[in-house]
Amino acid sequence: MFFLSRSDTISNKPFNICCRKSSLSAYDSGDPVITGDGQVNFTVVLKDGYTISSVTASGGYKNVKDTGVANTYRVTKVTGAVTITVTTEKNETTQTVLIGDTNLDGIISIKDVTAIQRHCAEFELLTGAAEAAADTDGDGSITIADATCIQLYLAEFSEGYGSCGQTVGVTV
Ligand SMILES: [Ca+2]
Ligand SMILES: [Ca+2]
Repeated sequence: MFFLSRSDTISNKPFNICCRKSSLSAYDSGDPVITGDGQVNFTVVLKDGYTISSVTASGGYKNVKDTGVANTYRVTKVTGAVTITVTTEKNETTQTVLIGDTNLDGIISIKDVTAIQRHCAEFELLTGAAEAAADTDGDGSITIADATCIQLYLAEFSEGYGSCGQTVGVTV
């Protein structure tokens, strides 16, 4: 899976460079820029939530360097085909979630019931922390039963309201 490639001639030597995705959908890139005698700069454009963990190269070159400019690297003394491999990692953070607060406004209200109904009707899907907050009965899926739990919680029933009102740490 190649995401950028270029062939050119530098100092009368055949040259080409290509970069390979190692983590699909994590990043993209523009064209590499040939700046001088066998030297190529390229910038990795990361998708939101990802950082670069390493950039390595193989083939006909001497060095791969960090240029000091964010996510921009330089391959020097290129003499032939070079394959660059960029590995990325997803940034993960832990967020505290109030079970039942599906619209994430900090309180449990009838609006949270509506959010689950809209999710079930596929009008507006709940994702991330909201998805975690919506599974009030803890069965692993979001159904109308989760909306019922919130209604019972709001009506102050002594049971049947699942985990509504509890807080949990969720990795998003
Ligand atoms: Ca809410
Ligand atoms: Ca559920």
